[in-house]
Amino acid sequence: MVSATSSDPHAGPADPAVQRSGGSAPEPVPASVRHSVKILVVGGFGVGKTTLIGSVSEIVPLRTEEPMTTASVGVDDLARLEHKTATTVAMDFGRVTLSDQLVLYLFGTPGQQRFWPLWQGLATGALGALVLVDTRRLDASFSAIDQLEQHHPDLPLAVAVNQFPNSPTVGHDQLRQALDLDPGTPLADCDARRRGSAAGALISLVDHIYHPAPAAPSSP
Ligand SMILES: Nc1nc2c(ncn2[C@@H]2O[C@H](COP(=O)(O)OP(=O)(O)OP(=O)(O)O)[C@@H](O)[C@H]2O)c(=O)[nH]1
Ligand SMILES: [Mg+2]
Repeated sequence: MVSATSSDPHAGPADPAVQRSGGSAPEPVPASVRHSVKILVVGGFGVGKTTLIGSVSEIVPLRTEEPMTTASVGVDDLARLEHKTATTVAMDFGRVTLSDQLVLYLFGTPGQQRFWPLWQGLATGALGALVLVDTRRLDASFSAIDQLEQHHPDLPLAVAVNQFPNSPTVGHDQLRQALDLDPGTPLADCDARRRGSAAGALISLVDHIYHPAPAAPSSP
């Protein structure tokens, strides 16, 4: 079982260069690594969670995908997901070494609402959550953030907008308002299929975990 929490959450990453193993056998975590951080990758149905973990992981990711069948018609909201053929039913798992001292263990959640109770167990020991958002289905993204905030109010979040070809362009100010984000919550665009882009989203979350924005003063 991997170590799922950082031994010193206040020590920051030294160098955010991403390392990757080239051969078929997974590279062991470098001996210099001092901090292991468990990160949750969450979001609504079909926002690209499995894709992001697959593109950034330096080990062959663990996936628990099952084919989508006609039984999901009328149950799952397949609007704008006509080409989706499989869905995560338990979790994704991957690993990325962000620096010679810091490794992230990525736990992806299932997106269909009937599996959301599984998020509670997957979140145990996580130091932060990357929330993927699809601007074509903002309601589902709002519900995902709401679910996380209700059950894990102290878990630091970063939000990454996964761009699809027909995604409407929504300004960040408008998005922050629609998703009711705290001003200090990082918000960035990403392409979950591209390793560098996915790593950038994770780095923004790690920065937020280690260097949280000061809380806004409460109104009198
Ligand atoms: N164009 C585009 N397609 C993407 C991107 N990310 C994912 N996809 C596609 O979107 C579909 C859904 O991606 P998944 O990674 O399965 O999404 P998921 O969030 O894991 O889905 P569930 O586990 O079912 O909730 C797949 O067909 C991906 O190829 C992206 O950044 N751009
Ligand atoms: Mg998935």
